[in-house]
Order: sequence, then structure tokens, then C-alpha cells
Amino acid sequence: MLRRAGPSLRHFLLERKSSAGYSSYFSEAKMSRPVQSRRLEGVDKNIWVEFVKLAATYSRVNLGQGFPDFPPPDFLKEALETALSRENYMLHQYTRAFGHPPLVKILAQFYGKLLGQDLDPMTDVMVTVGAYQALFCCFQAFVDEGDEVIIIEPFFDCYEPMVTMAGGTPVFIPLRPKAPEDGKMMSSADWKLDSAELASKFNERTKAIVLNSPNNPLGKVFSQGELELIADLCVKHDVLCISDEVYEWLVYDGKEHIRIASLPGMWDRTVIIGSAGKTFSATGWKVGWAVGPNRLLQHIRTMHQNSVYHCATIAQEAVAQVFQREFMLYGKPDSYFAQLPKELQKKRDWLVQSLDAAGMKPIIPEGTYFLLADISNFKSDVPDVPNSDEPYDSRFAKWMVKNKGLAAIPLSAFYCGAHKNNYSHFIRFCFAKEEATLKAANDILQKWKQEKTSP
Ligand code: IK2
Repeated sequence: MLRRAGPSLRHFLLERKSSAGYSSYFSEAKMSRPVQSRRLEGVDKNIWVEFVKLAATYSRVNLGQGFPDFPPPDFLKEALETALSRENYMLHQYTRAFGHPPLVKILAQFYGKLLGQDLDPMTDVMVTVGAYQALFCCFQAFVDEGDEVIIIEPFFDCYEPMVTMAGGTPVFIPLRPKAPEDGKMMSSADWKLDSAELASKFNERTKAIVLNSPNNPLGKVFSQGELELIADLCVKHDVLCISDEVYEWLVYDGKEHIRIASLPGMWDRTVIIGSAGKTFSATGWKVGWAVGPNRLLQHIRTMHQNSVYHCATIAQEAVAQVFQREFMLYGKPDSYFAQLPKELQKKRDWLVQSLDAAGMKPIIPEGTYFLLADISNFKSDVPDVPNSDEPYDSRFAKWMVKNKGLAAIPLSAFYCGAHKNNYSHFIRFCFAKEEATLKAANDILQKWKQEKTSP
């Protein structure tokens, strides 16, 4: 069955056939049989492939893809050095498939404390290759033909293809913005779900809802009331919640990140997904995890075991050590989980001011290290092309990186195909950047404004 291999295997074999001239194994007739490409339809285009290349080619200042350009904390690098320098050479070998024991133990302890319940490290936690693999395992494990999965827009773009590739149908519900009163700057909190509209999306085919709080790209941190609304519907309709919480420590202005798994009836139906890359400013490490009840995690383990099987031992060991550190410092000012948001909030405020001064109206994010800015005032530079296939913000972001050297990501990338033109006058900036990078972005923006206003 080609279900998981699909056309890529076929193309590989065809290429081998034409270049190496061997054709005996697969006959021409077999190779030209229609492949089961349904799950892969429309998932061949990827915003990151396109915009990372554009940024690498043209940008002087890259506020596009979400990664810090400052170093990770010293204690993370030291933990890795210590792991490498130890006599324990077994850290270079395979470890337990579902997670290196020291890491699953500390994650169980940490999340147990956060959720107020005992977690079994061997059954309620699994380590993955970044949060990305945890997401992929979830969709593959739970979504079947005919299942619907509710996705809140704007959403981290991979949810949609991952649902489709599992054979499911994504059902979208938008967060709707409401203009703030008294000419105040808009906040991510001004983007809300309509409760009746959300309720209307649940039915007997609904298998899961994906919640991403704090939300990429908007920076919205869902309130207790909003989470209760989602939780009540999940319980009422017996629906699973895939809760992507990779930005759980990045919340600002004294706001609190509430874990939906801690609400009544939700632990049993929620998989929490986390990322060491986002948590410790080291996105290249690709260490993530899934936390949830064994009845759910057992299926995710099966997916993991039959795809990746195992994640790098040495990185897991180092992440275990730094989590241990954070566990000891939890709630104290020295904790990285307290320090990082403090630093990022300053960077957020700085970029907000810079964008506002340049006339690109920012939406103040309550969390994450992203913010959206309204580009409506810039139509004279990049004129609209009516009836274009490409959303305005995408053309704008391409123009901006090529002509101004500043990279950002169009908001339409975080909407499904049918809704891409609904909110296509915003671009997303990443502010997890050195002061010098943000200053360089400010120089570009202010110079641009001057050029616009000078006769
Ligand atoms: N979930 C969300 C919501 C994410 O934002 C990410 C990382 N994406 O960041 C890239 C960007 O938006 O510019 C992930 C999951 C994946 O996390 P990991 O890197 O741990 O696989």
C-alpha cells in the first residue's frame, strides 16, 4: 500500500529508472498506475521553503522565521558539554525509544506539578523530534477517514496538511478581530472566537480540536473563559484536544498561561505538546514532547516507534539536566522561564513602537515571540492587484524583502486556502532578536517612512 509512501517513492523510482536504466523490478505499467495522491494533494507548497529562501537571498534583516538570533542560555550549552565530556559513553548510544529516562522523569515531575496530578514518566510522557513530530504522531495516531478536526484560524500552518495526510477533514473556525475602543492599539486579546459559531463546528464526525495557546502567529493567549468554552464542547461531544503549547513560557504583562488539560474533564482527552527549542531558545535541537494519559499516548508511541523510533540521546540528556535546573528554580526570579519573557517583553515593546512610528499598525501580542502588523498604509508602495491568485500580504512580504531587505511572513500563510484573502493585510514579525537586529529593522522602517512622506 502506498498510503504513507505516495508519489515521492514513485518519483524516486522513476528517476532511478531513467538515470540508472534499470526497469526490471517495476514494470512500466505498474509505475504508471495512478498513485494514491489524495493525502498529498496541495501539500507540496510550503511557506517556509519559499520564504526562508527569499530571506536568505535578499534580507539584510530577517524577522521572518521564528527563531532567536541570540545565543541560548549558558546553562544549556554547559549541560551539553557536560554530557559529552562524561565517562558515560552510553550517552552516544540508543536510549529508551519513547524518551531518555532522565528526561521523561523530570518532564513528568514538572508537568505533574503544573497540572496538579501524578504523572507516570513511562506512560504519560513521550519525547519526540521537536514539537513537530509530536503533532505528526498525534494526527496519524488519532485521525481516520471521515474524521473532522477543528482548527482555529490563524493557525500554525502544518496542522492542515497533517490532518489531510492522515485522511481527515480540517474544519476551520476563525478568531474574529474587534476594533479596540478609543483609538487604542489593537491587542491579540481583541481577536475572539464566536461561541455559537464554534459550537456549530462540533458534530458526530468531530474527532479532535487543535488548540494553540499562546498562538502562533497572533500571539493570543486564550483566557480561562475561552478555554472553558472549548473544554465544555470537547466533553459534550467526546472530542480530543491536541494542545500545542510550545510557547507556554512566553507570556507577557503578567498574564498567565492556562493549560486546558487542567480544566474539569480535560486531562483524559488532551495531549499537551511542548518544545525544548522554543523553551530554551535552541530551535535547532529539535527536542519536543507529548504529555497526556496513557490511553492516548499508547497510540502516539506506536506511531513514533514505527517512524522515528528514537530521538538523539545526548540532546535528551542535556534537556533533562536543564529541566532539572528549572524545576529547582521554579517561581524564582533566576529561573529562565521567568527571565526569558521579561527580556522578550522589552523586545516586543520596542518593535511595537518602531512599527507604530513607521505607520505599520502593530497588534500587541499577549504571548509568543511574534507580532502582526497592519500594512494597509503601504498600498501606495505595493499596489493591490485585483483578482490576483496571490494574497496581497504575500506579494507585499516578497516585495519588502526584495526592495527593503526586511523579511517577514504573510499572515495569509496561516489560513486555509479558502480564507487566505480574508485577512491578507497583515504580516508577521519575529522579535526574538538581538537589539542590533531590531535596531537595523527600525532603521529600514523609519527610512521607508521618510521616503514615503518626503515630496
Ligand atoms: N507548534 C508551533 C505553534 C510552532 O510555532 C512551532 C515552531 N514553528 O516556528 C516556526 C515559525 O512559525 O516561524 C512548532 C510547533 C514546532 O516546534 P519544534 O521546532 O519544536 O518542532
